[in-house]
Amino acid sequence: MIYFKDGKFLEEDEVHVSVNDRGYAFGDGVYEVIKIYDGALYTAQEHLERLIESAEKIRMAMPYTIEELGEIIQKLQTENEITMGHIYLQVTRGVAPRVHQFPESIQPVVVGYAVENERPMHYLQQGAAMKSVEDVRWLRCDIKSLNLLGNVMAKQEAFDHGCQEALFVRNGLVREGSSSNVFGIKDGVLYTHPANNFILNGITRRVVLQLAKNLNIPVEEKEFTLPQALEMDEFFYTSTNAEITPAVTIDQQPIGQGVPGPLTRKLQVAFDAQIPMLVASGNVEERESNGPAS
Ligand code: PSZ
Repeated sequence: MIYFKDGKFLEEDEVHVSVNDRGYAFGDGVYEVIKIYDGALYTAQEHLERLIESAEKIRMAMPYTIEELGEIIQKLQTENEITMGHIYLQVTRGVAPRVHQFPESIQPVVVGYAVENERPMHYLQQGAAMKSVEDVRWLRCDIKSLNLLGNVMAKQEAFDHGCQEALFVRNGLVREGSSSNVFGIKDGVLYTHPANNFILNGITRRVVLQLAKNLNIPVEEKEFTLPQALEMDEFFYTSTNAEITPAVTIDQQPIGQGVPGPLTRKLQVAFDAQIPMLVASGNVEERESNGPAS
């Protein structure tokens, strides 16, 4: 596998990061994950724009333009011949002797790498289980920061309870998943948390809101409580990796009929339909003819 670091494309055994890298010492950096479907980068522009926004929010000057970042991720895909997988871009504030404040004239360190993986078909089809977890993260969840301890602890707590994703609740309000955004459907209306400092404004979230608009599904970007979430007719979580994953239980309580719901299925079909490879492979019709699970 070929890696990118600071302007060079290197083999795994040639790529090294410093113990004095502030990403390692403080989690002082930002990152992005970009999906590859059939060798094509999906919503890369949106991810790169968000990377630059995240960097600005932590007062870090990105050493590359969007165009240059686009070329880097494209080369990681082609050199590694990734057909299905992800590209990770990580940018840290740089290397300097350990002090908390920003060291003077420090240069950001940019690392990029690719991983191959399959779509999570089992959970896309059967649905997943969520576990509510108190959201004890900081208050800038809009930044895609390398500080992921709150997310890691929550995901592990969900896994410890046999669930696939955690559901963050802060001040009684449902915020997002540990690595996803969440949506509920009640009486035909799609509810999701507004894009503010309490959540990451997911690229998949934005795609889903556009698909809902196209399908004339009414949308309310409004907070709701955990008891309200449990009373939803349908629930799902979204991310670059999870796409639109139905959540069929929360805290072991079935949502709706405890199976993926019809509007969730409709959104999944619409999601697949905007990805050329999924249309070509017949995946879209297949899921359509399967219909909502019952
Ligand atoms: O492969 C991985 O580990 C991934 S792929 C996407 C994520 C992790 N996380 C995205 C994410 C997140 O970490 C939080 C806290 N909220 C929402 C999301 C969804 O963002 P998008 O849709 O842009 O991936």
